[in-house]
Amino acid sequence: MSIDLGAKYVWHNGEFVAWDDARVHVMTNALHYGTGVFEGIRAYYNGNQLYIFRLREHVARLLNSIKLYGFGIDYGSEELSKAIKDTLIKNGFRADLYIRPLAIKGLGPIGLDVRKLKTEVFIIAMPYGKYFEKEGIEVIVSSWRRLSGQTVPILAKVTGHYVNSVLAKLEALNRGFDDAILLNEQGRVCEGSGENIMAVKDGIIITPPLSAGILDGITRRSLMEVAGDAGFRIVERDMERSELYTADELFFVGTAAEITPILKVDGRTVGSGNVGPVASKLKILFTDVVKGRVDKYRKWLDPVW
Ligand code: PY5
Repeated sequence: MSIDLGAKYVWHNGEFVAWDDARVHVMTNALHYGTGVFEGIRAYYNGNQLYIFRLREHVARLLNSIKLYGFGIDYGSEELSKAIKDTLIKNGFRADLYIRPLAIKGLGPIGLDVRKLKTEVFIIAMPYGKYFEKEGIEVIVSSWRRLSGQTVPILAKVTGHYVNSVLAKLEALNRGFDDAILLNEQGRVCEGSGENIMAVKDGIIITPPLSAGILDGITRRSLMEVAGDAGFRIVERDMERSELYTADELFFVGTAAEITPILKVDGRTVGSGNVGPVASKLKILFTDVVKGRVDKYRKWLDPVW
């Protein structure tokens, strides 16, 4: 049983294993209880150099996720950053990539006492293009609410939290849509199944704040800075569901989604129904940033060799 995603080696606890040997036992605790943390990172190849986008921030978030659950991990940020680069070198990649560090609670008996279980660390990387095939997508507002910060530490990117996202995603797909927007328990706009959200109204970019229960997205933060520099006004504030239907533009932002315009919500056309001017502009600016063409933001890029 295997899947070919264009990679040869996976980093596992300090060693490289062949792709097909990167396996776990069925008694791996994380399979039973969702006790794993992960990251999604992109690397961009500009024909010359391979750059990892905001590596430091992603590794820091991974370690924060571990901390929020008290899982423990044998590696620090320097070691993990080096391991990520080594994985890309070992695989000999010369392409745009998706990198998936995964730290999971390993082998153990039945039960929830994970204190003595080893945290197994894997670094998986693969050539990767678009998360959404279409340039603009159609979404629903999910009937499921986003997990609240009173139920789980929502700032942690934990595998178990993603059953909530899968429910919303499946609801959308089964109804013929591409993805879902989740509201929080207060009924305010939270985020997509695996993306943050931004709206544009009268030229102003609006995005829900951390207090709405969103994941602290690295793409969201990066875009707020890039858009601010480009002269856009950005406001972090709670958004009513009804604002989704009256927005001039809506787009998802995230590592996998990058900037993905939303053309319809619940069957209602957003703005003109086409990719809007703000999303178009941000897409161009963001591509320049991630490809290393903007001096000011080269600090966000880690060259692999
Ligand atoms: N919100 C959620 C729930 C997410 O899963 C993600 C990232 C984001 C927001 C955006 O965060 P960032 O900009 O830091 O990536 N989701 C992952 C991704 O790689 C996994 C998606 C399946 O984009």
